[in-house]
Amino acid sequence: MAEIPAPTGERRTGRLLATLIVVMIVLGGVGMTLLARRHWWMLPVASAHGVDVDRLIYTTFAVTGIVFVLVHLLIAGFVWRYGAHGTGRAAYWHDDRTLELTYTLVPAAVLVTLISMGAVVWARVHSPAPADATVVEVRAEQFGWLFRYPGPDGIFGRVDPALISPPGKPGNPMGLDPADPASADDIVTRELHLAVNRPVRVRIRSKDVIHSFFIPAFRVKQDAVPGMTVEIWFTPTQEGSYEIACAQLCGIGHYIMRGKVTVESEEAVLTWLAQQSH
Ligand SMILES: [Cu+2]
Repeated sequence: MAEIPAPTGERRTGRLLATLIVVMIVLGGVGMTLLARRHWWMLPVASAHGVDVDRLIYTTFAVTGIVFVLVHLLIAGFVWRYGAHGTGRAAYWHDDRTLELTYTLVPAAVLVTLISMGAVVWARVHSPAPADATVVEVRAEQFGWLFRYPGPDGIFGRVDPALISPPGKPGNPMGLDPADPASADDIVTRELHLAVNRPVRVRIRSKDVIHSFFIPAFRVKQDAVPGMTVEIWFTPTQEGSYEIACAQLCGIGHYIMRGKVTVESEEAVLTWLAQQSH
């Protein structure tokens, strides 16, 4: 065991800096924990997939948090132990197989585990929807949301962008084609109503630019791309009213692009649908 030299001026500076690093970790940790308890932005989860997504986020937070603290304690330890005035030569050796394998394989194992957990959740979220899922169409536009239910026939009728009525004018905001009989019973609304505990397939389209269909409480986020119909499915599990936001900067009115989704009983959804004008 090497003799530890008595503290010189440089070593005192090293110890001061090391103490400062530990104090900053403790103050930062306590401060952020208190702040997060007051301003935690994760809404209570209200969908089946959301539980998996949250578990993944919290696991990632825990693992990266532990690594962050360990790395900084290690830095503090080195600053404490090896404070010097910079005139001496640093020790050098070409390689150390045990050390290199440790600092390569341990992070690799941790990252592969986290990524595999993410891949499992991703596969579950993007798996085919259950057969009993209902279908709703969402159309994003500058700056709002439009929803379409297929009506009793269960078929979405043809739409044509040329038939969309001008902004601010009622009539045909979705551009339904009256020549297609399947369009006749389609129900177009400005609000989304979904049945609780019933899987729903959402077909997402855009009229103009790229938007993103985001329901924070469901942990659902999917881009709406012009010229494409992108499908995603989820299962709301809590009755209530939730915000739909646009998560893709889409123009000057992006910030007002809010929508509302109401989750209620199957009967309540049917009653509400019956009240909507065709
Ligand atoms: Cu938008």
